[in-house]
Parts: sequence; structure tokens; C-alpha cells
Amino acid sequence: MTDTKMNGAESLVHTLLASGVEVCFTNPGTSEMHFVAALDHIPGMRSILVLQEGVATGAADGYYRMAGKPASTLLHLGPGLANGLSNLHNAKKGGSGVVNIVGEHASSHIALDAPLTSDIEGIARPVSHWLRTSPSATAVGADAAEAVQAAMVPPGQIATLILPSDTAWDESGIAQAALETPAPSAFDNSMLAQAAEALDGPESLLLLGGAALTQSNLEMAGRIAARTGCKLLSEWSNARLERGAGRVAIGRIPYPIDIALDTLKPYKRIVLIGARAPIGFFAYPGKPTILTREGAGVLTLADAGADLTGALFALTDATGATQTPPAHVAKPDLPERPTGPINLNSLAAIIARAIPEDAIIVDESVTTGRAFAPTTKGAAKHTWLNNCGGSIGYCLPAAVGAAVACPDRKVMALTGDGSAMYTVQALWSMARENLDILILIFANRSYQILRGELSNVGVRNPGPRAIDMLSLDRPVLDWVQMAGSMGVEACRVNDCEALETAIETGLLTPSPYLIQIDL
Ligand SMILES: Cc1ncc(C[n+]2csc(CCOP(=O)(O)OP(=O)(O)O)c2C)c(N)n1
Repeated sequence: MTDTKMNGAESLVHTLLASGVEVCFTNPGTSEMHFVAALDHIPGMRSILVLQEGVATGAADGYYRMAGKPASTLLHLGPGLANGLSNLHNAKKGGSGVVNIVGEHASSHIALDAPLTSDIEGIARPVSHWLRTSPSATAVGADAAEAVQAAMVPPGQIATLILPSDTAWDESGIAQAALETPAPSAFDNSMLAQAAEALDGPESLLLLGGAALTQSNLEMAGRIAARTGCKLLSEWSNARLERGAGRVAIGRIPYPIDIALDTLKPYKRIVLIGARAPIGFFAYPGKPTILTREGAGVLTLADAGADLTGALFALTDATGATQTPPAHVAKPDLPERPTGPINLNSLAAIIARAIPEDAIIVDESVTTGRAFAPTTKGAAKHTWLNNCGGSIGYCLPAAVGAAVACPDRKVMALTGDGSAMYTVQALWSMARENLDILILIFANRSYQILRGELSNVGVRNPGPRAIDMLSLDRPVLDWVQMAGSMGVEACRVNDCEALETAIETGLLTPSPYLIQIDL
């Protein structure tokens, strides 16, 4: 598609739009000014300003999981990209597609080693499946189309396009049409008969991940479980899991190493669809890192980039389960209304009772959330997003992206106070964009999980200096003030009744609302 005369920046915006990219999470600088100008006068792209690049990349992750197509980020040179790396890492592990546009000095300026000059490709490479520096304005459109296509390779990839500022301002831009959307790879049909045979009785496990966790795919898994007697589990972190009453419920492999080992001990045969063979999050002295029992047979029918629906369909057929009613369908089941001081169980019960139909839960609750999964099993239908890369600070940005992708759905961001502080600037973008997000901050004033990890790695009787490194109470963080200063309405609660009322208010408020829950 050739167009009238345009500069490289304009060809970029036209090409992104033609390729279906409609949102840009941005924090630009001087080298990106031509893109800012192009975004200003070419209609169609929703540009969302964020105040830290980790918010841009985390938002792009949340957006992809819910929209099923990539957003772009616009980042300022190497340092801007570097600020966004942590959530790009999470997006990469979660199989999210992201198109990063990173500005670079004009080619003639790089040799001068100006203050902001850096090895941008070097910074981008570890988190990028696809990486290119455009050589000229003429190439920008074609490169952008390729970047979007790369980001769409299933389950989703990180594409980073670096644009020297002369490629933005030179008037030889050519807008390009969308390239073909990549299809998932075929599942391993040669394993099908073996997989069907392996799933036989309670010593066999069907382990699911990624796009295997949609409502209809879970239903097929439920049929297979009912027919063969196999057990179902998902990975610990799921990019997107459909849950709630009426859907096939699936447990997650637990995070704590001993419980994970116990959970997986019964299984002699494991079939993987969209999941990796289970390994520990960390190594611990004297403990195994492979979580499956010794000698367990692990068989991969489909990896994360494969046609997981096709694999489940074929496996349903091969096990003779097509007509079998699914097992493990969650019944509507809400816990009793708790009262009094908040503890982790009463908190889970209140959340389960409050989840509105079709809500999106973005979960970075860390230790506070251990009771959430079982307690919310019979809640209203909802979608659950986990941090897939373990780099904390994902929840608030991902909530921004999910809310932008699904303006008709309530987003609930459940986050530890420690995690939320990494990307707290996301609150400002939530307010500015008037996003429908209820934020629950679990204010235990500590890095609670690391206190447990201290003993898990063998440290006995940690002293005050060790405990001090894991404490957030000096000074105490005031979330109501922080939220207020960024334009987000907020309140603070410390008992069940007040929390219930606050959640009711938050759910009725169509803009961001934050509740500090003192634990
Ligand atoms: C980028 C990054 N830095 C540090 C860590 C190590 N880390 C894991 S959990 C955690 C603390 C989480 O605190 P919070 O969100 O308050 O949850 P809690 O442990 O109190 O339940 C830290 C610092 C990490 N995972 N990622």
C-alpha cells in the first residue's frame, strides 16, 4: 500500500493501525517527538501516558491477555526500555504479544556518544523474540508490519522495533498493510494414542497451561477427566484462566516447594497440553527441583505455541470422552459472610462473595492470596490473571491494560503492598483514563513471603537486621494518601464489615477505587 508523502513516524502509525494495533502505552522523550506528532494527527490510536515504563510494558501484557492482540509501547531510548524490562520479562513468560517502539538517536548522532546513547539492541535482546533497528524511513512501515506479525506468533511474543529519529522525520515513509496472522503450530499427533493411554485412573495427570485454560477447552479436559479418571491441574502461574460457577474448576500446582512435591507425588503419568513439565520456582538446599515423582512418565502433546484446542479436541475423541459429561464443574457456592477482624480466610470469603459476574481478577496477592483459589471456586464467572514471570510490580499495570482491553468488565486488582510499590505510578494512569478498576492493597507492611523463604533456604533464627530488610513499616506506607495524590479515590479498612461496605462502594464506582486493607 503506497500512500501520499509521509514521514517514517507517520508510516509507523498508519501501519500499526492497519495491523490492528489500536493502543499505545507511552512515555516518550525528544527522540520520539515525531511519533508523538504522528499519533496526534492520525486518528485511531488510543495513546495512554504512563509515568514509568514498567507501567507501559505491564499494561501491554494485561492488554494482550484480554484483547488477544498486541498493544504498542513507545519508550525513550535505552534507559526508557530498561525501566520497562521487568514487566517485559513477565509478558514474555506469560506468552503475551507486545510491540515495543523504542526511539534511538539519529544515525549521525550515535557516533558522538551523547549522554543518552546506549546499546539499545543489547538491552532489548534478552526480552525480545524479534528485534530490529530500522535502517531508513522507507523501511519503517515494513518493519512495523513484521513486528506486529512477530508479536502475534502464538501464544504471543515480544517484538522490539528501534527507530533512529532520522527514520522518523525523513519524508520517505511507506505505510504497509497487515501481514498474515500467524497460526499456532500443530500439536504432536504422533503422541496422541500414547497420551490417551497414559490418562488412566488417579495416578495420571492432565496438566494444562496457556490457552488450554479457556472455558471450552477446560470443558473438554473435564470430559477427559470424567471418562479416564485422570486428575487435572494447571501450572502455578496462568496468563489467563476462566473460572467460577458453571465452569470446569482446575487446581494450580502450589508454589511452596513441599506442598508442590506432595501434590505431584501421586502421578506416574503426566500429559502436558500448553504447560511445561513442573519445576520449582527456586532451588532449596537439600530439596529436589524437579517436582514430579522419580520415574514419572511425562509426555508433551502440545507446547504453549501449538493448537491447544485442537489437541484437547483430539484427546477427547481418543479417550472416547466426546459424549461424557465433564467432571469438576463448579457449583455456585459462596462462603458464609465473615465478621470481625480480617484474616486470610475471611478476606478470601469476602472477595469470593463480592466478585461480580464477568470480572477480571489481576492477582499479585503473594502470601495474602493463598486461600483465594479454593474459596472463589464457586463464585460468579470470572477471569483470573497471574504474574507469570515472578518479577513483582505486574498487578497495577496489568490491571490498566486489562481495563483498556475490556471497558465493559470490572477489573479487580489484588496486590501485596510490597508488589504495588514497584509500579505505583499506574494509579495515576488509571485515574487519568477513568478506568473501571477496584484495587485491593493487602497492607501487611512486610515482604511476608521472604520471611518464609529465609527459613526455607535454611536460615535459622534470623536476627533483627534480617527482619528489618523484609519490613515495610518504617515509615508506614499510607495508600489512601498515595492514591488521593494521584487522583484515585481510596479508603482504609481493618475489619470484615468495613471491607464489605468498601468493596460494595468500589464495585459501584465506575472509576478506580482503592481499598487499603490493614492486615
Ligand atoms: C523485581 C523483583 N524484585 C524482588 C523480588 C523478590 N520478592 C518476591 S516477593 C517480594 C515481596 C512481596 O511483597 P508483598 O507484595 O507485600 O507480598 P507479601 O510477601 O507481603 O505477601 C519480593 C521483594 C521479585 N520477585 N521481583
